Amino acid sequence: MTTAPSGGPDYGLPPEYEHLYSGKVRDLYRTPDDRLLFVASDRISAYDWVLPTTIPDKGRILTSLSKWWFTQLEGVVPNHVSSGRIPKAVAGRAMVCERLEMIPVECVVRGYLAGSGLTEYLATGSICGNGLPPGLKDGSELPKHLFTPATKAALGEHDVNVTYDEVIVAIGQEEAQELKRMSLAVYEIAREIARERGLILADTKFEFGVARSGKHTNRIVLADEVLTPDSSRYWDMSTWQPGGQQPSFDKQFVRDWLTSPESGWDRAANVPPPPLPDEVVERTRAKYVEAYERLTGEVFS
Ligand code: PZK
Repeated sequence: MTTAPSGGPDYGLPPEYEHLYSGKVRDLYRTPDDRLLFVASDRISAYDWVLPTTIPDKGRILTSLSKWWFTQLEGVVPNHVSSGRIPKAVAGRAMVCERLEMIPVECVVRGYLAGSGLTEYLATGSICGNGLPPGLKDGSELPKHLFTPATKAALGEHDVNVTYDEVIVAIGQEEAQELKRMSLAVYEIAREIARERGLILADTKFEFGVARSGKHTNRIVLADEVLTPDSSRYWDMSTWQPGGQQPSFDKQFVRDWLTSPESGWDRAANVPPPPLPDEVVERTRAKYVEAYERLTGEVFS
């Protein structure tokens, strides 16, 4: 994440929107009334690189999906989405959010074994202090859903898995317990909704903050974007087969092309990836649309 000043990406926002931060694929601005404007770009990342090609509508699709999830979760957890005007320049791809004091813990929940969870399991037999039986494979369903927190590493580094006890030390028992409870509750509801649509929600990451102002003080609030393909691993139930890496629901065409001889790119060399061919862009866009339409049951437009 890079911090201001740098102007930020040029959406053509009015000058009273101050650029605060940019992540790989989204941008945060301060609104004139001191709330936040959370903007999802059309940028896409793969293999830790931001690609030089954008995916048309990706920002609008992920914003609509995240807002839909926040609505599904009303009554389960409070969220940071706020009413307020959205500048035309970012219409559809932006949310106005309440400004929170962010809790410095990446709240990951896993129902299946993959990614850094798999790596840690193969090395230690456990994930974030959660012991697991032997014999699990890449893609296996876990015997129970795990809260596997991580702490954000320095710019460009990967998050570091931590134990629940380390979270307690960092933020205190009360808040740690609440993060774990809320994370598992949200995962369990979302996974069931995804399952009904033929999708496996293998794992997902939440970020929470504390609202310390207003009539509700010290509320823990679900922030960021939620349950999008960028923050979650979705797998198609019809192709799930433990024992190897599962195809990524959204990015598989991108990964396949980048690692194919046609791309001419060497993932091991430290050079940026080349632009994606139009066909890969279009097929990838179609996967984001498919995720949106299957989960929400609405046509994307
Ligand atoms: C906040 N991020 C991550 C998001 C980036 C970085 N409601 C909030 N209040 C205060 N801070 C944040 C939020 C939220 N959400 C989120 N960092 C701070 C992030 C988008 C782009 F560069």
